[in-house]
Amino acid sequence: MLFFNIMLTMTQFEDYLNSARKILITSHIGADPDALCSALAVYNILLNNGFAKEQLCINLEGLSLRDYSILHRYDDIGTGSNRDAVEKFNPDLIIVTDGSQWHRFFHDDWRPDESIKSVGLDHHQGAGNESSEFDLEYNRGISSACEEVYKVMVQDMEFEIDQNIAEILLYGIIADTGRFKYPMKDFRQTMEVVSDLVVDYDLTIEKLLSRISGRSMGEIRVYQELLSNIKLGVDYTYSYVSDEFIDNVVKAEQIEYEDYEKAVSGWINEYLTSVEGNKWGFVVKKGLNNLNEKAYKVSFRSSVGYKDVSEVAAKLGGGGHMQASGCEVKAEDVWAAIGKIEEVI
Ligand SMILES: [Mn+2]
Repeated sequence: MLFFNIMLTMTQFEDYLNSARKILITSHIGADPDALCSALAVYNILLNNGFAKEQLCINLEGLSLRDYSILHRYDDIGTGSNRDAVEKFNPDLIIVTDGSQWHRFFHDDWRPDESIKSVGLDHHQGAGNESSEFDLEYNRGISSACEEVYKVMVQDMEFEIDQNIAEILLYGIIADTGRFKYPMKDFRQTMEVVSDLVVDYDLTIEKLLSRISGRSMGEIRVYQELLSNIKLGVDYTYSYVSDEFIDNVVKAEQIEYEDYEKAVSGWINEYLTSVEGNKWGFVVKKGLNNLNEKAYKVSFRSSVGYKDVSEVAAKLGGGGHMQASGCEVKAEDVWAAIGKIEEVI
């Protein structure tokens, strides 16, 4: 009887895991918190369930999420190219999270050898018209890759987890749901997973968040810049990082890329849809990785159901979602960029 039950719950994924000699775990290039957490959760789950460290490799190309370095076994993560990781580690199984197409994990047309088995754990719906490119893919279109990892590996495959792993999974779910702020495909199911993690593993969301919410003075300077440049339109708010600020502060004080990006996205979340009753808006800034180009990155946000900002971005050659979208505007200076945006809204 016991044998029969085991047979029933045996999945193809388990077959791959049990016959794998070496397993590489990765996520998309330039991991966001859900990508990092889902990959790191898979790595920790395998280690926690009898897989040997020598058998496993975790690599996240271009990882720069310093705040999350408190996560269990974060230091085991390689950050060089994913291609090099495959070539050096020589796995016979690759597990990828938070994406369904190889091009998100490897540059250009490079792909792992077809003899290497591949398993994807993703949650993006309708990622283009392409279907999964992996031998096996799990994707219920739910909140996050972390929730998919929990459902597949913890609920269905019954791998044991501990508080460290529960915490990693919860960080990913919190990040990809924007702290549960937005409509979700299956809100109740996601919150059931959250309940399991919080209650069974004695976690407190505030404590988790306070561990990753440190701010450097570089970030504070960028916040100040955006706060002092706030302008109000008819029913929208906007702000920008001025060209002078880039020259006199960002370059002169060598503000780090990660701090700059974090400050801008944090500021957008806290201020952009909440000034004087204006429910949508945009921020214009130079990308720190292409400071010398005459191009500006624009991020649009709207309160849920207020304005479809993907339409505005589309008019400027960009795209995105109803509530969050973006584009790039080529212009001589930041004022010319703002002028181009205001022409289309
Ligand atoms: Mn995700």
